[in-house]
Amino acid sequence: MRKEELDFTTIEQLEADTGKLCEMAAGLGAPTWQERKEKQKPQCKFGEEGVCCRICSMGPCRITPKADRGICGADVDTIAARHYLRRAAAGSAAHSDHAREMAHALLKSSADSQFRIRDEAKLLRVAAEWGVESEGRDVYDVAHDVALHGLNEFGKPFGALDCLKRATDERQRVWREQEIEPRAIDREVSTSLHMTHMGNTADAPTLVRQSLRVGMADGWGGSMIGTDFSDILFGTPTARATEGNLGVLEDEMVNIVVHGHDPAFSEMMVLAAETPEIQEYAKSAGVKGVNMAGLCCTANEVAMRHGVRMVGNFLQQENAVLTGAVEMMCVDIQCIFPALGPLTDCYHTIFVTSSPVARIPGSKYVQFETETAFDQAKGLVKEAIDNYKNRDKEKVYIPKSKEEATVGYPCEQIILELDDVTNSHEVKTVNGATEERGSYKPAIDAIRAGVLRGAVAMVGCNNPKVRPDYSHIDIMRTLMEHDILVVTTGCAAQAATKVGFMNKEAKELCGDGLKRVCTLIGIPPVLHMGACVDISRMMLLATGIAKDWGVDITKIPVVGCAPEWMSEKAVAIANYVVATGLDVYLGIQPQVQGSEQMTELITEGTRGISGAGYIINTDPDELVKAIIDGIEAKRKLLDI
Ligand code: BF8
Ligand code: SF4
Repeated sequence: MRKEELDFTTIEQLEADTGKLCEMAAGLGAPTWQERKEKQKPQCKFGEEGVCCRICSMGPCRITPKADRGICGADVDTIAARHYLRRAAAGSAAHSDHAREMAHALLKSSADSQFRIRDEAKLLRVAAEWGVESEGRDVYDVAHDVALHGLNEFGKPFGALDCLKRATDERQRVWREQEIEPRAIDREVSTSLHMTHMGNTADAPTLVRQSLRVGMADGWGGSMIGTDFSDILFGTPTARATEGNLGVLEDEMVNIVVHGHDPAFSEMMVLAAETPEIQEYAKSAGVKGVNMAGLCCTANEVAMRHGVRMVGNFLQQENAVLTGAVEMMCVDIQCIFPALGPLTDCYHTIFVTSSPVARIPGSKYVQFETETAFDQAKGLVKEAIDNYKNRDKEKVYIPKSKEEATVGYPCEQIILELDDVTNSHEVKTVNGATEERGSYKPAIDAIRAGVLRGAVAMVGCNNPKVRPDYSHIDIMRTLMEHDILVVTTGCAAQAATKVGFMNKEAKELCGDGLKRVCTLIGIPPVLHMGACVDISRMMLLATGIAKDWGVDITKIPVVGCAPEWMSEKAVAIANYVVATGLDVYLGIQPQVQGSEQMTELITEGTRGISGAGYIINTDPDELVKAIIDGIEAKRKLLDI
């Protein structure tokens, strides 16, 4: 197929679909974020610039031309830096608490439950790495010990996180010498909150250093453990076909949307819907079947493991309900609009919350427990089926737009694809366990030869401060044209899916070099690596490339980019990506601009610590130009 013949969905089409849904919503009096955003204007400038402090109740204090310090004497740099660190700590807490749940699920795993070991090889690899004996033992005894070891990483009193040993020796040295090596996960979160309590650290550089450290507790701690344990329990993802966008909702089927982040809940829903019992139930209720679809990072999790189709990303969560065709919206944790409560009231949609961490008014609360989760899931699917008869045809509008995608490229799959090209597969023994691993050398050779210029990790959310998805799409398209491979997670991945960038045919949109690589290996130019916790996979990918190349990770032409980020998790992520030695290009300001010192610290100051920093530009065209320049500059330093 030629480029001109490609007929992928455009950003304009996405916006037209949203416009039509909002118009229908307005007719029904259904509230939307677009409407609420208007009412929030103008947004508070003090907050935007990070110069307002509410840390103690002597405040709130804000820095203005007539007040250069808060009541306690905190200046603008202190205030902005404390706020920034608190955000990083909250993000790290969120990802890591998610991981803790996975660890508890692993601890309860058994052969006769739905929480069973589906990737034994990975379990044994982690066991060997952590010194958990596996020789001659029952696999569940090993799993439970690995889970306990993982749980210990949250609160161990001494030492640093065990996953740090996966990094290059050079990185480990930098982290140690710069004192950003995270100790226990919870300790870094607690210490961050302690340091920012009224009357403690006022020194912005120290607060920025702790931001890196608490970020590291996420990326090389919570997120990495969460990802490994999810793979062990539910299977390491492999490349598979799926589809994405609102058009995956079915007019004549029961639509259930799973939304959030924790795969334990959504996995049970997906597995429940596939049982003969449920299919029989659907048949007897006279419906054609159950259509399971995912939203946000939960979508990424179930798409990568089951091919479940993805209905959309963060700012599309209301759109799904606005179609009037969703019988049930089941959520677990994180990135869930409280607005779904009042919004679902306007439709027949049953809104189900499942976690004590995310209780939302206007929802039906079903607390999921590992022991009963599968039966609870079956009960919910039946309830959704029963609800189909309540669908009001007058309110239904399902936009047609959807695109095919190949998803599921964790490091293991990338290695496998590269192996297929070069037969470079090798088996190594690490700590007594067999480690099967090919190498990234074919990809490195392509980068050295200039066929590929480099790679960008596109991550992050949507943010109404910019045209939703526009920056993701615009930047990815330009990178592809410039022979830069994109790996992606989270809502950035969903944006790519919606416009066909994960379709293998999208190679036609690429420069000659990237097109050749995609054709040879048989991959799309944008590789789906999973949910936001899976950015830990990206850190291991970059580490693997640096190791196989034999150069410092700060030197490889690989960078991160979050053009539409919004959440505190994104702040934690940006910090650990920088701490890992990779530059991060941001399209949204981190709300510290009121402090010149903070602006300097996060863009330049961290370079003296980890060798990387932020490049911030709210214009997507300028941002992508900066990325390309940055990659070319790295190539020049490598003399390639
Ligand atoms: O963890 S990209 S809006 S869904 S925070 Fe949330 Fe942002 Fe989406 Fe996933 Ni990540
Ligand atoms: Fe004001 Fe200081 Fe209290 Fe912040 S900590 S609210 S700056 S008095």
